[in-house]
Amino acid sequence: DHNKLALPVGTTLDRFIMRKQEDFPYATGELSQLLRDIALAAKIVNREINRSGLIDIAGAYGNRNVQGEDVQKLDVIANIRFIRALRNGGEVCTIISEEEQEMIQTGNHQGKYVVAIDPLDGSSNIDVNVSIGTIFSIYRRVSPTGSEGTEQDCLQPGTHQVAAGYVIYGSSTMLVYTTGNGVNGFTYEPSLGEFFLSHPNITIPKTGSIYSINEGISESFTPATAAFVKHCKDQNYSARYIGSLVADFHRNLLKGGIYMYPATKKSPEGKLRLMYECNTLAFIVEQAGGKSSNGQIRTMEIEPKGLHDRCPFFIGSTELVEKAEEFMASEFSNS
Ligand code: P6P
Repeated sequence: DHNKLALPVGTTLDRFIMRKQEDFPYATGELSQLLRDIALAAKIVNREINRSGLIDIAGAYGNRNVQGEDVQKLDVIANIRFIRALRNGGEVCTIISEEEQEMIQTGNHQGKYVVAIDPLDGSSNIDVNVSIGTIFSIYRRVSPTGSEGTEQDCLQPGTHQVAAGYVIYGSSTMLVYTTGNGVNGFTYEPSLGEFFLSHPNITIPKTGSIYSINEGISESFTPATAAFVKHCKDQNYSARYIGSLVADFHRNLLKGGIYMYPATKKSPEGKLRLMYECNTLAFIVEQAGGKSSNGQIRTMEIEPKGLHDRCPFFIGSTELVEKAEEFMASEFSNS
C-alpha cells in the first residue's frame, strides 16, 4: 500500500511525519506533534546561531550589544527556546536538560512524553565557526498522567527510547532522527523555512577507516585504550577529531568509522552524558546498523542512576566497535 512506498527525496518533514504516523494504526498524533515542536525550535535556534556572529561583532564590547541588551550565551538561548517549544507544545510533562541540574516540569500534567536534551552541544566551537548540535531523546512516561513527571520517568534505560535525534548546525543544517524504524536525514532550506528529506534510510558502513578520539589526553588513556588507538594507526586509519560530538558522529555515520570518549584515569566515567548524548546517538547508530557501548556493555542497557550520569563511549561501525571491545575486554577481565 502507499504507506510502504519509500517517500521521495524532497518530501517535507511535515509530510514525512504524517505519512509515517499512518503506519501506526493506533497513533494518536502526540509524538508527531512533539517532533514538529522540536523541528520548530531547531529552526529558531538555527537563526540565532547564524545571527550570533553579527551580534558578537556588534557586541564586541563585553556582554552588551549596541542595543544595550545582554548578549546571552548561545547554549542558554537554545535551552530557553527548546524548553519553551516543548512546554507550549503540550506533549511533554518533564524535561532533562544538560543546562539544568534538576528535572524541568513543564506543567503539562497530561503530557505523555519525557524529553532528555542537550540544547547546544559543543557551543564553545560556535565562536570559531565549527559545527555544533542539539541532541535529544524521547521517552514515554511510566507514571500515570495527571501529575508531574517523576525521576523514574526520567531515569529510563536507552532501550526505552521512543525516538531520538540530533540537529547539526553546520555548512548546512540537518535534522537526523529515528522512531525505531530506520534513520532519516532532513536538510533545512532557510529561504523556505522547511526541512526536506535529503538522506532517506541512512545506514552506517559495517566498517571504516576513520577513528575519532582526543589524543591530546593519551597520557591518561588506559593500556587497553592506548593499544586500540595503536591498532588504528597500524591499520593506517585516518584520525579525524572535530571536538564537536554531533559533527564527529554525523561524519562517521555517513562514511563509517568509530568515535571514542573512553574512561581515563582523570575521568573514570568518561566525559559524555548517558541520557542526552550517548543513549541518543546509540539508538540512532543501532537503527543505522552500527553499534554503541561503554567498551563492555551496550550503551542503551546501562541503568541510569542520575540525570547527568557520564559513561565511557565507543560508537560507530559495528566491526570497529567490536574490535575496540576486544581490546577493552582485557581491561574488564582484570577488574
Ligand atoms: P574534549 C564538546 O564540549 C563536547 O561535549 C563534545 O561535543 C565533544 O565531542 C567533546 O566534548 C570534546 O571533548 O575533551 O576532547 O575537548
